[in-house]
Amino acid sequence: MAIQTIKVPDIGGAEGVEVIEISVKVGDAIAEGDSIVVLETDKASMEIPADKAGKVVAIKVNLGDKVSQDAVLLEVEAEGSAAAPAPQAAAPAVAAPAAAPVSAAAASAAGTEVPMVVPDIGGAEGVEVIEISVKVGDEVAAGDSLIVLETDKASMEIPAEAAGKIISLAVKVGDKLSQGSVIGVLATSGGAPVAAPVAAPAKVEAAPAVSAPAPKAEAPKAAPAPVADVAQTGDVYAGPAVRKLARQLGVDMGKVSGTGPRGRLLKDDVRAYVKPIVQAAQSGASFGGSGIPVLPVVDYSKFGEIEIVKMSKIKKLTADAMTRSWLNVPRITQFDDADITDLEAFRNSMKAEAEKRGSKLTPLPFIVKAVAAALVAEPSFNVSVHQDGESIVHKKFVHIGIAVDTPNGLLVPVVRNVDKKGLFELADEINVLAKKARDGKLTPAEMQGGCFTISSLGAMGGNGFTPMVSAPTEVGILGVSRAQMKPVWNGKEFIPRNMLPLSLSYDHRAVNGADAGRFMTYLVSVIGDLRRLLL
Ligand code: CAO
Repeated sequence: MAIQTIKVPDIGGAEGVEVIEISVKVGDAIAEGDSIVVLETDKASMEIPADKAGKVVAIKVNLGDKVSQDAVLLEVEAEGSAAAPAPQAAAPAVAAPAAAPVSAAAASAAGTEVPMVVPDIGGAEGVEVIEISVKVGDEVAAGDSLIVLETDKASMEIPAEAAGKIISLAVKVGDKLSQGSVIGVLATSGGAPVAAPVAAPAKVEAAPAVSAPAPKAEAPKAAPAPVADVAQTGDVYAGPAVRKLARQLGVDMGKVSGTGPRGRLLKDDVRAYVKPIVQAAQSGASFGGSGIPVLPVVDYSKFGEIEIVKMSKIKKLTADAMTRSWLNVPRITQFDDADITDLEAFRNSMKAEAEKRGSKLTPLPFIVKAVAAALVAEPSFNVSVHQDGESIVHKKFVHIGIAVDTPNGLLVPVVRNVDKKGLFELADEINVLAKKARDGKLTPAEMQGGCFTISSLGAMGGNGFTPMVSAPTEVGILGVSRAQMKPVWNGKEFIPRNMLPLSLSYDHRAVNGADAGRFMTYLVSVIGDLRRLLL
């Protein structure tokens, strides 16, 4: 096996382009076309694909290095001994000069209103608008991104060709645009307009993620910035402007959830992630102003043989969510036992009928139904704390999440409108959702919108635990432990009753102890006597 190098291909004459991401590590097996590094200029980022398959034996660049064509990026132990093909250059430069768009021509007149149009985008037609980066009234500088277009292979930011104020926008997310499509109207601010775009980015259909802009001298300042990272770098799916913003703010993009199409990260997602952190830091509220002491690093191998196994994605997300909840929610847990002797008698009497209709009637649907009644009777639990820290969001619907243990970790599907459903319907829906959870088939929508969660460990045992509130969307969670026969004093004697231990955790910012006491008392009374559901 020969050691071969992978070099920077033709990147349109750009020199000293910064390495912003290295997508591989020594030992990785890479295939031809896999993204190996991401380079970024002021206007565009480019993924550099491997031009040969093999195993990475050395990485010859560091983050922040400035590279040009032919700089060595990697050494690979190439598969087979065939000579390395020439670097995949560079998707063909589509330098066909486009007719100067109306806007650029018109923009030369200072202070006039000009249409903003889609420039030459390499001949691609009907390209989808996936992001609108400006709104009416915004002041933009020449080169600022107006919209982002995306095909299934590449996305590109369409920049303003002149500075000015956005007067109107004629497009919305999902629209399909081609060269010459009108984006909106700009009132130019009179500065010298930038040159009309003449170079198109690499044809958007082209598979290689590298774009070859026209030679530098001709490259207009306002040419659409090809965003080559649609193929995703690591797990992050974002354009260069978003990446730049994240870098400027020091945000780890892997921690931000994208709300754009197909989970694409938007600038607003980065801002929404940063805002509460800054607010908390400024108020000194989140950590009492003292910060969290960092945990020491421990080398466990000193104590014996160990194996390090990566967490599943679900476990990692759960770990983050639990830490967020632990740090942000002042949580109180209160305990009580519900007498389910009569509930169990009723459930057992219904078992045959349930089986006949293919349903499995465990205590859980009864508890879910009783919790829904308690949320209606004590709406102080059916709320969220608003992110402004000053308001409470009251919900007029009753959706309840059920914690489900799956081989990959904990998932919480949500049963909607529980207050309007019967016991068999609830039992069936919980079973379907729990099966989907275990099979890894739940959709994100099926795990959203919950008002309250029930975590049942009844089948496993235990007589009480303190569940974590699912922040920020919920303020309460009910832990259900294993029912057992206990002697209960009825005023004259101890009688055997089947008692179900319940633990109610709540966010003390939203719920007072008295509200929680009322909620629990009501819940216990309904579980103890299901006829109360009819009242
Ligand atoms: N006390 C005694 N027995 C109980 C009980 C309780 N509180 N709850 C359930 N049981 C019994 C059931 O009746 C059933 O017995 P039968 O088959 O004889 O009727 C048996 O335990 C198994 O029940 P199940 O687990 O199949 O069904 P379920 O409706 O109780 O629970 C589900 C469904 C999806 C919640 C459960 O399978 C699950 O995943 N639980 C784990 C939840 C979890 O991980 N929580 C921790 C989250 S961290 O906060």
